[in-house]
Amino acid sequence: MHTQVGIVGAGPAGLFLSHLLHLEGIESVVLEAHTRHYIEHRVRAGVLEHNTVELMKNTGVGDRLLREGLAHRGIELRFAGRAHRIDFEELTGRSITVYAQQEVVKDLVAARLAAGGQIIFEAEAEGFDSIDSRHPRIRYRHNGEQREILCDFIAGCDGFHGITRASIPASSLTAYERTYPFAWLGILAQSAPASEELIYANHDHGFALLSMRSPEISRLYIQCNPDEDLAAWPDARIWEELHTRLNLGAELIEGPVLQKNVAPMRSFVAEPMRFGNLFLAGDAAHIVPATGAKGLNLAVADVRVLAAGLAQHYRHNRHELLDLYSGTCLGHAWKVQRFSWWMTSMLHRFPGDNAFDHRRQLAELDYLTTSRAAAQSLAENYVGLDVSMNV
Ligand code: FAS
Ligand code: PHB
Repeated sequence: MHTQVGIVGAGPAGLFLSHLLHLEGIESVVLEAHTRHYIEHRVRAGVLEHNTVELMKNTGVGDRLLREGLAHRGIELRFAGRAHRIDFEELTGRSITVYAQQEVVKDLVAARLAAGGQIIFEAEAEGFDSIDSRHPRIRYRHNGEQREILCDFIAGCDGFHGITRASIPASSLTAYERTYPFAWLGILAQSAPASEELIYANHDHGFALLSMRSPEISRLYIQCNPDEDLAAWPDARIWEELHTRLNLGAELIEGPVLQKNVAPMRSFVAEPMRFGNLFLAGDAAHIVPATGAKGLNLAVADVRVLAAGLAQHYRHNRHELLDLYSGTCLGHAWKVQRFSWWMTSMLHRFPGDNAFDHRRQLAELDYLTTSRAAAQSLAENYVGLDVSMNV
């Protein structure tokens, strides 16, 4: 099979890239190891930055988002028995939208298939040939058969555990990593959210987050140990901890827990994000701790830059944007890494941290809630920084 851009992975990065390339008249094939049902029901992120929402609206895949997404103009911070709202709209003129990642995936799959796009499900990429040449190949397995795609470019959108990053010679790649001494125990619950906006809490027992998916479905997280055993967390114990850490009293309504998982907290960046005609995007190149709600948005920011570069290549046979892809995306990714690390450091209890560390955290939160400049910095990072395409 031959195509212009071979895309490995049908997560937000791969699907959005295929969609943007389609709008530029560029052909692509998306290979996805899992079934359509699996990727359309996988619970992950829930917050869309201003720019992600604008991109979905402006590229014709935003109708359901506008109908069903929950626009939020701020968040609340809770610490030391106090609650304080950060007003994004007032501080930046921008807002965020709560709309589940699997809904974004559903909308993009539907749009691609409706436009005659090629997404091959249950097709696992197994290896690549001549990725540093002008005609790389993807070897993949589908229906028990070994198959190949010959393409001009490969987009590695296969997530952190994918094979594209691993196919780049170690001598050509530098990895920067920081793991955190805690994880998030997350639940999806059939209960009306206790708040209109997200609540981030710093508590002696550890971090907690109140988020939602709809007026009927809450998404809640508590800080736990990286190797936490879910069996030790019956629903009643989770609700008890949420009551303690969020301190919302009767407003926090309990309900049946629909889904429960423990997600690790990690910061990771691979440099460069390009090797020959293989381009890494999204979690394949970088991972951020979820405290800044950036994972999905960073993936979309990457493929927006990549699509512009590929469009310049096919339309004008020029390569400036592609040559700047890695630098442009890494510049943005590191700013997002900084913000996500900062939110994580300010809101979690670190094992072994002493009373000084905790008082310093509280002073940071106190400064945030008494300085307009500090609150504005949080707000502009949370609603999303613009990517500078510095050509
Ligand atoms: P994805 O990982 O989304 O997509 C990669 C795709 O590639 C997958 O569908 C995979 O099946 C496919 N693939 C892998 N190897 C393949 C191969 N060899 N051949 C073919 N296909 C292959 N972010 C938040 O902001 N908030 C959250 O609450 C949050 N929760 C998360 C929970 C979990 C468990 C994880 C892993 C991430 C979470 N994130 C969260 C971050 C998340 O949103 C990611 O940043 C986002 O999914 C990144 O999108 P992609 O880069 O497209 O990668
Ligand atoms: C979520 O809704 O899943 C969510 C929201 C904010 C975060 C992380 C996750 O920081």
